[in-house]
Amino acid sequence: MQRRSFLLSAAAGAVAAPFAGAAQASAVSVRGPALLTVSGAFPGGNRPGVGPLDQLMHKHGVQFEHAHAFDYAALLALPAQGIEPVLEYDGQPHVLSGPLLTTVLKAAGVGLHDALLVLRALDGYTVQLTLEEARQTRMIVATHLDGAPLPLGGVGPLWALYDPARVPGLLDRPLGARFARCPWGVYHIEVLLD
Ligand SMILES: Nc1nc2c(c(=O)[nH]1)N[C@H]1C(S)=C(S)[C@@H](COP(=O)(O)O)O[C@H]1N2
Ligand SMILES: [Mo]
Repeated sequence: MQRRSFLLSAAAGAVAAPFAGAAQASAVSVRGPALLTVSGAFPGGNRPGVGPLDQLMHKHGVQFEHAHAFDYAALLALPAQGIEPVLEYDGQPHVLSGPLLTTVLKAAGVGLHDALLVLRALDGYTVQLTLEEARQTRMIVATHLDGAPLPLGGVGPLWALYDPARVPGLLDRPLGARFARCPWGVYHIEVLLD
């Protein structure tokens, strides 16, 4: 166990004392895979443009010269909000939590003025909404459902959704029509000038 921790530390390039304990090993900052990439009409970013290895984005026709990518830790570091909607999948109330979409955009360096957003999910489903709608509906980028991380293969790893109670008239619609603008498995957000 101790030996394994040491090997992991060494592999991560850390300067670790021989037989460093698990606590020390976990202090090594290991970056996770990008889960959400934000691109479009804003300067800067932390990754270069779409390249030949960005295959899912390539299949979905995503193009950008620069973008800001968030790994899981970066999203968890943002202040989280909770909502408690009844979900259409099982008709039960659930707690979903994660940062506000506007908070994520701000952290990416997007100036919070008028913009059109394209939310793109792993299966190619896209939703367009304005930044103002995201603000008014308090849409979140959910990372957790009932306290557990959203799985890939389910509705995760990220689900952009709002509480239907935030959208005028939406609670009058049938349960199955309330989440059409809420892409599960969202992985890319494009910011377009409105
Ligand atoms: N990623 C993804 N999110 C999605 C959809 C989808 O096909 N893919 N469908 C939308 C629609 S139209 C509705 S009504 C709800 C439920 O659709 P689903 O049963 O296909 O998930 O999710 C919304 N979010
Ligand atoms: Mo739908």
